[in-house]
Amino acid sequence: MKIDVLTLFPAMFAGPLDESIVRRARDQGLLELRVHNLRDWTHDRHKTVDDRPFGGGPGMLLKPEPIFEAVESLRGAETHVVLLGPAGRVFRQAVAREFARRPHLLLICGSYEGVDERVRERLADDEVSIGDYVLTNGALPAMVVIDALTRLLPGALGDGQSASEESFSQDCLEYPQYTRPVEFRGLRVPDVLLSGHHAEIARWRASQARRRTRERRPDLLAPEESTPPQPNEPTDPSL
Ligand code: JCQ
Repeated sequence: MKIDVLTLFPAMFAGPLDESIVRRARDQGLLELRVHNLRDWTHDRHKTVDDRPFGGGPGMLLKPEPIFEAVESLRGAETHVVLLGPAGRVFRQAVAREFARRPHLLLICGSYEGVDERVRERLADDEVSIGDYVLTNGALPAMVVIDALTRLLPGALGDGQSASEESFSQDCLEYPQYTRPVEFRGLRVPDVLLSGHHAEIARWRASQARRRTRERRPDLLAPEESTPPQPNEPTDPSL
């Protein structure tokens, strides 16, 4: 798949996306990532991307013209244009799976106090938040989205096992895991894991995962009672 990113801080993207599984997915051609500086679509000497809000108030807004020009030059017939910001639908594993199936994403990183509303109205197909906190700009959220969906691309994980075994792990937290040594600083690996009884091990793991989820994240077991309704994904007959 192809991902274009529109940001005021392209240098932030060097590092996190050059390591590990994302690096390998890029090298294998599974992910074609292009990071663009929004200032490349300005025309004035000072490369102005922001302006003061009509009606007054604190802070600055990203002005519409550079964003419209950038998106219009980067998008194609199959592009899903996504604005990253705190007002979006919450980014969950289901959204990562949906994004991983798209041929082309264009991620717009907001900054300052936000973006001119006409970007939302006419340009963005979708708006996504990575959680209820405020960041200085949308670069970290864009990298979170890219990381989460890259590991879902067919072939990205190498072994092909981990991504399917975890269709379970968004309904439930993971069970406790141990590696060698059997005893470390007086702490022993549970006997059941050393027993070689595979059915018993599977039962133990399932029960541990349920207990841990009930104790730490009961909202995952009864989402209708604790999770606010989320806006639906934009309807797209191609998916
Ligand atoms: C994303 N959770 C928090 C900050 C405005 C679109 O406009 C804005 C974007 C940002 C950056 O994103 C976040 C964020 N998910 O702060 C302000």
